[in-house]
Amino acid sequence: MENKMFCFQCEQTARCMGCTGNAGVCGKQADTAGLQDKLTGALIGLARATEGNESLVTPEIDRLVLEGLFTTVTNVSFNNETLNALIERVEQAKASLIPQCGVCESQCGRNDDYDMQDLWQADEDIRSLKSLILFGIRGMAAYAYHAAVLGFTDKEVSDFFYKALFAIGMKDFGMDELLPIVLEVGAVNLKCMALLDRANTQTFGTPEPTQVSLTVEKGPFIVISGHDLYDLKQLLEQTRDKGVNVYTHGEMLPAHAYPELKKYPHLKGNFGTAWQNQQKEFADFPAPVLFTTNCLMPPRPGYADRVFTTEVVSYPEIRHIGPDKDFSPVIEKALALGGYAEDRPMTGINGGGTVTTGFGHGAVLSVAGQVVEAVKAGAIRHFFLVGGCDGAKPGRNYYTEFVRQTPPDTVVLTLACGKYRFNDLDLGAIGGLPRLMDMGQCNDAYSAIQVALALAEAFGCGVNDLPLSMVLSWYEQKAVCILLTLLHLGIRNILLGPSLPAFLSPNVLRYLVEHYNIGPIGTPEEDLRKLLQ
Ligand code: SF4
Ligand code: SF3
Repeated sequence: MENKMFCFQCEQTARCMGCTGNAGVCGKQADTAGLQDKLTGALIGLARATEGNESLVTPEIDRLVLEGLFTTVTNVSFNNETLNALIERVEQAKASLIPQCGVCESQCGRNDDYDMQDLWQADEDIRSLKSLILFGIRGMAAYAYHAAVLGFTDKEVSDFFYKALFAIGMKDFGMDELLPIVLEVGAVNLKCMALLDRANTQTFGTPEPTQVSLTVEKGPFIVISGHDLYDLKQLLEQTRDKGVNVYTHGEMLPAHAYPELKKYPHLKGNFGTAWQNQQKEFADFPAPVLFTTNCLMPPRPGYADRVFTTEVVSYPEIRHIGPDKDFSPVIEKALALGGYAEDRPMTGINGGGTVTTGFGHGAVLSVAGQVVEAVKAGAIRHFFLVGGCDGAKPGRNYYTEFVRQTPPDTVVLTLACGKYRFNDLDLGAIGGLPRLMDMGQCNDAYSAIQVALALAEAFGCGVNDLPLSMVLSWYEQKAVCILLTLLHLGIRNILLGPSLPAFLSPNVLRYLVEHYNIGPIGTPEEDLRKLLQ
């Protein structure tokens, strides 16, 4: 069969090798995949055009690069129309950097767009390293984008996107040139996550441990999904005193912990579980859903008229809220649908009726002394960071079982949407500290890193010498940049699941195993036994 598309950027890629043919497993059609390639090629062309023209690069162009990369993250955009418009804007930005090229008679090709087929058909190790760079900066762009929305930018972070894009387009770059850039993605992403952490905490306050109800109260309501806290804030303002309640979904759950968001009494609770359950969970409820970022699945006809998108999320025929952030159509929909007639108690996947969030580095480090004492006294034997993305593979109940089986003298830190596998479990407490602590969204991996570094300092050892194990789950490209950050910090022995990325060639995987001892998850029993040895 003719390969109409090629994409292998996420964990659910077909046959663990790559999505080809007419559509990807996520529902992305071949023509959309082609436009995403074209957009990426145009961004590489733009990066090429910045060389020697750095002084002409404006903050608007920096922002456009973030938008272009974020748009190609899995489950963000399925819309050819918006992709074409974005490609056009990238071409215009490039032309603004090199006006002389438009009239040049002897086309040198120096600033041409890149043909992504050259990447997909490259030698497998080169393709693997360039994919790590590309998918890593796609994930990082999402974080930089959220920070920029709140008015926070960092020149070093913005500039790096051009360097990385440029490298992807370099024909003669080999292992020696590409490997350092792969690790640099991790280093710059640490700065980027720190930037977003500053943006979030300076705008919305320091997260506080907060219990979140899973019951949906009677009356009109809106469900808001994704990672964008700014959108949630606007929605809370616009629904104030309108008799419309707001419920978080997926990665929006940690919003409940921010003082400037939790102060709204109509931010009531959390609806549903992780992204892969949305087609089931959204099928039958009397309210609209607003997607601010990934993960959007193709909306089923039964509820498509209740779905709204904003920012870079886009799907054909689905109503989009533009930059004016006028959420009136969403609010009107909520009022028209009316919500439930009675309070509807719901549960997490293990039957729990509430979840707790808000254990960012601010909260955890405020009790650092207590934690250190508990370790010294032997009350806490081990920490596990069980975090990352959720997904549809049946093997992902590994994470539920792993957490359930952690011994009572251990603490589980978690983050991102993978936590829905276990965040409604009651694991009890150790000396007043809950055994299960949700640190926030995937970008709050920054919090986990801060806590690990602080513990290492308190014990006068390296992070790898701490009684701390990382058991991670991945799905999309934000997980790639976080993984690269952990590798940049020299963290060893990470267990990764549910399967290893298809874009790791055998040689690149061998390198990661040799240098970082990264490995696949096994069974919960066996992994726990090994990690606690
Ligand atoms: Fe396939 Fe994932 Fe790419 Fe979608 S994003 S086409 S599922 S590899
Ligand atoms: Fe989840 Fe999509 Fe990755 Fe931010 S929302 S972690 S999968």
